Amino acid sequence: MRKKIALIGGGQIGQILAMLAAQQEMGDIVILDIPDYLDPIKGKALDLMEMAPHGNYDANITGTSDYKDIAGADVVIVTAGKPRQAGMTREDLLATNIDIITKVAEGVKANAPKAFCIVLTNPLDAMVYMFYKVSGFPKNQVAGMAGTLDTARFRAFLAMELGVSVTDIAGTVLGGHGPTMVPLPRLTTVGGVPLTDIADQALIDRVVERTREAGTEIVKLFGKGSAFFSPAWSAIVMAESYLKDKKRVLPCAALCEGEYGINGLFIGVPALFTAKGVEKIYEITLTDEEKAQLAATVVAVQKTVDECNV
Ligand code: A3D
Repeated sequence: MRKKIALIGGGQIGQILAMLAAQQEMGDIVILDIPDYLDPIKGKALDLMEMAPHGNYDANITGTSDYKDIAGADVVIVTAGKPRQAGMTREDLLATNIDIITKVAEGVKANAPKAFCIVLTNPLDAMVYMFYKVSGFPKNQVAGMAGTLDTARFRAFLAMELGVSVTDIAGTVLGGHGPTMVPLPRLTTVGGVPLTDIADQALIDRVVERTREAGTEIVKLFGKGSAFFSPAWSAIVMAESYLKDKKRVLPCAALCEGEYGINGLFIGVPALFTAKGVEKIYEITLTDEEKAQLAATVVAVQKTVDECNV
């Protein structure tokens, strides 16, 4: 039997998620959005069904506003909520998106209690925490998509600066999804060669800064709304590793309970994605400077979580 993917939110990211999940033949796809957006969602689903003959995929794709239709979903990807507009921080979305995530978590809990859940709604680290709290799901069943994208951005900017294939760049980004995130140039390699051996400090600093502000750079260019292609692909990579038990090690917002000295927060860390979900968090031995940067990002995430009052 085919797997079932439920996409909660069928806006900019949700529609790209649906297209990618179909093209990857991850399973049948249900896109759920608010009743006011039901017809456009049905239209997007139908459009994707009509793309299938040339897209070469077999998948049943439907649009709904009824949580009963996500029953039995294997994976739930949540993008429901408002995105940033130019001039806004992710934290400006908190008040609106808290209510949305609460309703979504209740709907998922009641109808797809076994699903592996990936949250993208911003402010990410707080919203995935909310989802975890309201759903009551075990910690391995819930992850926030941020580090996978932040690392992709870091790799893309390095490839652009160095003039090398992006596929040869390996690295990771820790911490919260915002300007305090912690890219780790010390542990980044280019085809096995340490980045610090081939790039000067000015280039590294430039890429680190651009990575931290990458989401804002896109928001400014769009004027309205935020990035959607790259966040969608990043979530698909996480979902695929779960569904196919690929055992990929991906940076994501996972619940830390002692790892890195962090307790009770979802924050960006490298995690092992298997059929069990987030099976394990890997701890990196950090330098004093990196530890200080991580401590600063923990303070920023904790502040936003405290405002959720859960
Ligand atoms: P958008 O195109 O507005 O789509 C959001 C969709 O959610 C809309 O279709 C809404 O109708 C729908 N929605 C609102 N309330 C509900 C609800 N209660 N139940 C179901 N659906 C609902 O936004 P987008 O797709 O561009 O972005 C979605 C979210 O992802 C935003 O919060 C962004 O800030 C966030 N985002 C996160 C990242 C990360 O890297 C973590 C990157 C880019 C965007």
